[in-house]
Amino acid sequence: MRNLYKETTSRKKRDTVFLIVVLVFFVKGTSLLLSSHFEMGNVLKEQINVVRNLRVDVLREIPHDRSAFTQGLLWADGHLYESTGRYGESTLRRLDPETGFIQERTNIPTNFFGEGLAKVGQNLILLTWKAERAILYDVNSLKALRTFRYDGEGWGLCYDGARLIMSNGSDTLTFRDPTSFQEIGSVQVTLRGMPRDNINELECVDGAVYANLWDDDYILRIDPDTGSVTHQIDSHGLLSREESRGTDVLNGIAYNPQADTFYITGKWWPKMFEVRFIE
Ligand SMILES: [Ca+2]
Repeated sequence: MRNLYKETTSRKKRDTVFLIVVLVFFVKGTSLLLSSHFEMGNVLKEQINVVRNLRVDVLREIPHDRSAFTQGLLWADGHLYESTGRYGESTLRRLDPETGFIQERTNIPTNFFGEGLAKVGQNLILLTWKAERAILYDVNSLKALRTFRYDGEGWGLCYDGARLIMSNGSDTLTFRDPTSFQEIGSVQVTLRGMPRDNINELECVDGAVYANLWDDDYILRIDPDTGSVTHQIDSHGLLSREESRGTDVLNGIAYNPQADTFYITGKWWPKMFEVRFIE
């Protein structure tokens, strides 16, 4: 009986020690798993928030009409198309990208303040600031064909080959059907996890959206699927102090896929710049 009691007691002790060891391993393992999960989460978060800084490499300067209050700029088939704003002064133009010469120009009705511009097929779509109307033009004749209605302000517009992407001065990019102009989605633009508003003129390039900001000489490269800013391009100092007199903000960004270059300018700027964005 005594031996049996001893054996039972020692088995109980063994079981208790085993249980403690199992518990220690379980608690340790769980905490390790949790901490590695949180670490992975932080790494992913940091990767999303990484913003690369680029600068502007000027390849060429091109004369720009100082009376052009530039709102939209795009390159297509060897031409630049530019829309300009202000009531009674708004225009749509076709320019020679080599010389800046205005080849064709059409006035926008005086009740409209011209804004962003995109090309879809053989048409141009021009936004207006507060009239809640977009105007469809024939790209060759620059004749107005019809209008679309939308809600709110119109600022920037670009076409990525499948959908129109539009800004309205807030931190929201709105996606629209290129045929009906109906809203089909939206995304919030964030810079290092924080909302970034004042998104202005846009350019769709290889699945990304380039946007210049209102009242800030930075151009952002945005991933339209997440809204995250991936690159920030410092565009300060393009004009000399003398050239800057009487000008307004940087506005107007176009991409030429044949040369892999961008054209940038601003409201009432005396120059356009053909550039590349480099580290
Ligand atoms: Ca553009």
